Amino acid sequence: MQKYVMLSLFLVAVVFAVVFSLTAIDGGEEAAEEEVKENELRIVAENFKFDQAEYTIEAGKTMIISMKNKPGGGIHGVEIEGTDINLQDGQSAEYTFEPGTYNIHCSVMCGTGHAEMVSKLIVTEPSGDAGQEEQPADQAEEQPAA
Ligand SMILES: [Cu+2]
Repeated sequence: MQKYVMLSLFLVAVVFAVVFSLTAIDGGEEAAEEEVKENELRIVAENFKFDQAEYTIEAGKTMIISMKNKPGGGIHGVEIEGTDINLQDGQSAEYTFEPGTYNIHCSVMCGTGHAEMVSKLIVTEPSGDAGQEEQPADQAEEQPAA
């Protein structure tokens, strides 16, 4: 019988260890949040400009568009015209762009330089390995109803 008591104590210890290590991993993920992913376009805003006058990405890839305010640089937003993307600090959105040039502007009334806070997103034709993206447009509708 004593064996079972010991086993229970051991299991409790294991559960605690797992919980603590998960907490540690959570903290690690928060720290790693600053890292920009391979398919991510990070736009950083400050009074009264974006970190690039134009951003270039490739069409046909699912991109993560993310937005950050530079610390001490005021509060801004990123709106990409022609899409439904309108991001505040720390937000991100997934989007697959068509080739073309999109206007970016600040979406938060941030002050005297607000109207100057513009940039461009240049989306180039997909290069090389675009073949796998070429699927019939009506494919989604062919899925059997659940
Ligand atoms: Cu603004």
